[in-house]
Formats: sequence, structure tokens, C-alpha cells
Amino acid sequence: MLKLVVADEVRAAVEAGRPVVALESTLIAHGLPRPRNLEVAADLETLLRDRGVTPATIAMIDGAPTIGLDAIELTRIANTPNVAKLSVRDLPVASALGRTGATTVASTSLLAARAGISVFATGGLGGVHRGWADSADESADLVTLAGTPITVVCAGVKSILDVGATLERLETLGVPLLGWRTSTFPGFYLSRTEFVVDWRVDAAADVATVMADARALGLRAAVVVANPVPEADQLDQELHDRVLDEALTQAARRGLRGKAVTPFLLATFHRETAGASLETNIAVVRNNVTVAADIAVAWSAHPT
Ligand code: PSU
Ligand code: MN
Repeated sequence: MLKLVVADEVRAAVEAGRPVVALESTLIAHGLPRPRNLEVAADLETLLRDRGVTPATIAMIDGAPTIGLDAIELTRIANTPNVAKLSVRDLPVASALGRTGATTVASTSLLAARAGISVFATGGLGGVHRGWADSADESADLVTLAGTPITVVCAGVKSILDVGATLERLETLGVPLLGWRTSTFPGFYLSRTEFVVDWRVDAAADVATVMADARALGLRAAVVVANPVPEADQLDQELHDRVLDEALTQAARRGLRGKAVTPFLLATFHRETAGASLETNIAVVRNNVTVAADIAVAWSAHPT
């Protein structure tokens, strides 16, 4: 029988209502290159601990959905070449077969919520890919967030996607969307997009109240908090647009499909920008983790 393996400190914090933030592992295994990925993974946990928040990095380890990786498990996920990328539909198969793999926004959200964790930080959500009409490529992140009660702090959706179409899907799926101190939807590598966010929040306590009220209404959807990367850390817009064209062309030429598409696009970005997009991606995630920490602290202080 499948059992979640929850690290002792995570279990203790959840039971006591202390702040916990979940972190995903696909970002580590497939979004960032070695050896920076492991450094970043450790750094994100330190950022949380420094704020009095317990980190819970999530992955599948030898068939066990594990909430709160230890240092050895984290190293394994970061360093194993071609470690599996597990979305929600892969979880029961990987667990049944005793496999190890990294979890996406979708599968991390699901496992975190199951473990009683209410706040999760990532880089950028998956969504509707450009050229959807031909590929029908839409990340399972969206449909999973529609049915998983967790607050996800992100820098919007990855700018490799069709951002407008992704926003329409989030609306259809009934996923509340908050702009963190902005009314402009952020663009992952870029601080802004051409799209507006209907609801701006300026305080972590307000996000906690939204979370509580979503529960009171019986909503099952996640709450998405869109937090722009600081302008000083964003990628140059022209470089971004040029490399994006190039990356999309290369992906099409290779005929990439399914879960290989996003890691390929991100890796191409990191290479073609000579590491500039990597620095931005790291700034994005660090920035989201600090906001998630504030929200988790506010949530744990929120009267229930
Ligand atoms: N954010 C990042 N880098 C990443 C991801 C998010 O900064 O690599 C990952 C997340 O795990 C997300 C996944 O769920 O990309 C989306 O993949 P796909 O498009 O195949 O669903
Ligand atoms: Mn896809």
C-alpha cells in the first residue's frame, strides 16, 4: 500500500500549525543545470529556515512519495542524469514500480496538499503551449491546480508558453489569481506581460484570508499568487524574444513532444543566453520562496 513518507520535522510543523512551504523537484532536476541546481535547492531551504519556515522539498524516492527530502535524497534528485519527470498521472506507476523521480508543479501540489501543507513556491507554472492548435500541449499543472487546495507562489507562467491562453484556462478552471503587489501579470523571465491581473494583494495576511475564505466556500482550487521578478533581475526583452524564437524552432525541428518540451526549451534558453536566463530563473525562484515564506507565516497566524 502506498504511504506518504513525511519527514519528521515537516510532520511536526504541520501538526502544530507552524509555517511550512513545499518546494518542487522538477525545477531542480530538469529546469536548472548541474551543479547549480543542487546549490539552489539547498539555498531555497536555507531561505525558508532563516524565516522560521520549515522547507518540504518533494519527490518520489524508490517508490515512496517523499515530503521533505533529506540531504542525500536531494543530492540524488539533483545529480542523477535523466531522472524521471513525474506528473500526477505518473505517481501511482512510479510508486507501484518503486521508481525515483522529480515532481512537477502538478504532482508536488497534490502531494503537498495531501500532507497538509498549504503553501508552495515554484518558478513559473506550466500552461498552454504556443501552437496549441497543432500540438494540444497543455500542462497538467492547470487541471491539477483546479482541484488541489494549495497556494502556489510563482512568477506567472513560463514565458515560453501562450500566456494569454493560459490565463483564459485558469479563469475557466476557476483558479483564483492574485497579483503580488502588482496589477500586471508577470512574465517569468520578464517582470511584466501585456496582461492584467484582476486582483492585486499587498499583504501576506490578505492572501491568508483569501485562502481561509476559499476553504469556507468549499472551493477545491488552488490560489495562484503571481509575483514578478524584480526588474533588475529580469532578462533583456530583446534577448528573450530572439532566443525564444530560436528555441521554439529547434524544438519543432526535433519533433519534441510531451514532457520533454519544457526542459528542452529551458535548457536552450540557458545555453543561448550564455547563462543570463539561468541567473534570472534563480532570482525568480528565490523571490517566490521569500514571498511564500511570508504567506506561510501569515497562514499559520490566521485564526481558523
Ligand atoms: N518553474 C521553473 N522551472 C521548471 C518548472 C517550473 O522555473 O522547470 C517545471 C515545473 O515542474 C512545471 C513544469 O510543473 O516545469 C511544467 O512542465 P510541463 O510543461 O511538461 O507540464
Ligand atoms: Mn506538456
